[in-house]
Amino acid sequence: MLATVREIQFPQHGDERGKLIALESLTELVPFDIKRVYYIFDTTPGTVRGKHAHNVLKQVLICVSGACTIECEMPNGTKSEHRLDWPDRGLLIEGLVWHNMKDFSKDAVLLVFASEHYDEADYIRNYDTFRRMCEIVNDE
Ligand code: T46
Repeated sequence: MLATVREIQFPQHGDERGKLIALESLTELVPFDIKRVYYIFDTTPGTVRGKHAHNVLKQVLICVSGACTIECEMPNGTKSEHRLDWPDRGLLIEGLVWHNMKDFSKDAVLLVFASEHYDEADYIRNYDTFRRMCEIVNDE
């Protein structure tokens, strides 16, 4: 079962008018076909979102305004934190990665490109279940 976390630096097209970033499906920057886009904004101060993993979903997260932190836990237990605080930075999360989103700035807009349509059955929302699935993956 797939589990990947990778920070991505997007190339910018900039000139005296400002900056532009272009992202396309099935490229090194977005290595899947984008089937869904959603965004998180107007978050409650101090809130922690996420608290789940996915079975198959692949996503690229970009904080296009403001900042937030993504906490990740891999099947082998390795934990990492990724501060997204500029629109040229993305985080690729694929598959079985427990992730939380926290420390949102007031103006944060977290944009997410997803490889699949919304499917609640793809979510693992129970941490113990996640760890049990990780044990199977780690034994493979
Ligand atoms: C993820 C992180 C980064 C929909 O109806 N359609 C959608 O496409 C999404 C993403 C959510 N929803 C509904 C399901 C819930 O009733 O919106 C509500 C809030 O979703 P959730 O509590 O899952 O939101 P987050 O911020 O905890 O997680 C979201 C994504 O759901 C998740 O896939 O990886 O952002």
